[in-house]
This record gives sequence, C-alpha cells and structure tokens, in this order.
Amino acid sequence: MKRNIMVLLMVVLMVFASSAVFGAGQAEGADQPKVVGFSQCDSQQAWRWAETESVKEEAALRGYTLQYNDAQSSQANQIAAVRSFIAQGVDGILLAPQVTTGFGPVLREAKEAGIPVVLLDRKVDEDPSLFVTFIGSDFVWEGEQVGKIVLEDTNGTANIVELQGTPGADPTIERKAGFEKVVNANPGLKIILSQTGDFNRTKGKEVMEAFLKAEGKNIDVVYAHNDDMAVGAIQAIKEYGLDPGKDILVYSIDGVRDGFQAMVDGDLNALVECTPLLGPQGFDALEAAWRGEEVSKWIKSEDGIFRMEEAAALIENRKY
Ligand code: GZL
Repeated sequence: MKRNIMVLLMVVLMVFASSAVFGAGQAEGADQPKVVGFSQCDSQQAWRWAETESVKEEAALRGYTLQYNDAQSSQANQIAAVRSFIAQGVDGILLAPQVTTGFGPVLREAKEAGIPVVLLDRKVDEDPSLFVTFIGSDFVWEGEQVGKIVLEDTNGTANIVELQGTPGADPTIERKAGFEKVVNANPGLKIILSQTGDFNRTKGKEVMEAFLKAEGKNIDVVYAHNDDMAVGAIQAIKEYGLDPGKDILVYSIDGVRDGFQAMVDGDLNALVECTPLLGPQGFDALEAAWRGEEVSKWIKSEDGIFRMEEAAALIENRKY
C-alpha cells in the first residue's frame, strides 16, 4: 500500500515539474510573440488567396501572431484597418495597397508610432521613408514581355483589345505602360479598345462581351492584365462562337492554376508569371527593420514567361 502511494506521488511530482518547465516560457516578463497586422486589399480571386495563405503560413512558422484584415476592395477599409493596427500597438504591418494614392497620412501615423510597414505586391506613390520596402514584381517588365510575345506571334500586325486591372492600382498603371512601349514602337499593333475588368473574372467576361459586340471578328488579340480576366474573356469568346487561342489570341499575367489550365486547354497563348508567394520575404523585411538594418526599397520578384506548348508539363508542379 505504502509503495503504491510513493509511486503515485512520484508520478504527480513529474507532471508538475514538466508543466512548470513549459510554464517557465510563459512566466511574467517572458517575450510575448510579436504581433503583425496584415491589411489585404481583397479576397476576390485565386491570386489573392495564394498571397494571403503565404503570409498566414509564414506567420505561423515563425511564431508571430497575425491580425488579418480583408478590406473587400475598399481603400477606406484598408486605411481603417492600418489605423486599428497602430492603435493596437502591433510590432509590424504588412500592407497590400488597393491603389497607389491616399495612404500617405496613415503611413505617417505608423512611422510616428515606430511601427515598420512593408508593402506587398503593390506600390504606393508616397515618400519612401514611410515604408520599409516594396516586395513585388516589375509590372512594366511584365507588360513589355506580353507585348514582345504579341509582336512575335502576330508578325507585328494585330487589332488588340485590352482588359485593364483595378483603376489606380500599381499593376494596372504599369502593365499598361509596359505593353504600350511595344505597341508605340510597332505601328502595325493597334489597341482598338481598352477598359477595366477590375482584375475580376466576371467583369472580364462582361467587358469582353461588349468588345465582341462592338468589334467581333475584327479583334485579333486580347491582352488581359491578369489570368482571371483572361479566363472570363475566353468564356465570352467561346459563347460568341469563336475559338480562343486561335481565332483570337489571348495573353495574360499572373500564372495562377486556372491560367495554366487555360493554356493546357489551348485557350490561352502565353502568360507572364507574377508570384503571390511573398510571405517569407515580407517577414524577412520586418525582422530586418526590427534589427534596425537598412532594407532595399524594392525587393523584386523573379517571374517566368510561359507559353501554351509547355503548360501541360508544368501545371502539376505549380505552387499556386
Ligand atoms: C500583382 C497584384 C495583382 C494581380 C491580380 O502584384 O497586385 O492583383 O496580378 C491581383 O491578379 O488582383
């Protein structure tokens, strides 16, 4: 009987000892996990979901507490979310800004509060001292690469319709400018219609339907600022009775799974990649800022160019 009591006592002591060890990590004054606010501009399509997942996964991997806010395509919501992060006294902020203007005041408030801000996937037209860095692609280069492929595939003669991204967004402005560098240098390439589809599949289809109604078989090429609008345009072309990828050549940017599938299906002729997997670099930049280190003002993504013919061999290995 005595022996059983002794054994039971030993077991109880061992259990308390282990929780005390784990408890020691939480003792008063122990470092609490850093808190990072992430203001995402919207969650309306696969590219955005991939970026958000990349940030959430990396926060968990590094043991940070992430405060996530989806602004649902509203800049006002984004500004309110960043203000809320500042009021909470977060240690850092990741911001994917809806548009390039209007963020100056709230970025100044974050700076005055000593909270570093890292821009993900879109730039802002503000004083660079207001943010640590921009992590994202070269959108001018992306638009220019599409222009060069169109030039090659059409031998320099084509009537082009353009589906633009969100008005005022950095990728919209710069993908248009990059593509026009090639068009302006080659008079046989003509942009006959250009309108925003807001990076959205449904709107991309609706705008393409209007383009087809206006110009029909006069259209040789569609240039979409992202895969989602390209997929919408492809649906519209099919419903109109033409063969996308043949009767009308289609080109886009992003490299999401549906973009690759459209190339496998023969509907999309080529795409330029724009990686959304920015979480690791985002936290690297915040950690450098917390260490007081200088960070380059642009951490540029390396993006590939993919043609229809190679898509089938690559699609299974795509990470987003
Ligand atoms: C690009 C990113 C763009 C994507 C779109 O960095 O801002 O926003 O190309 C997304 O698909 O809506």
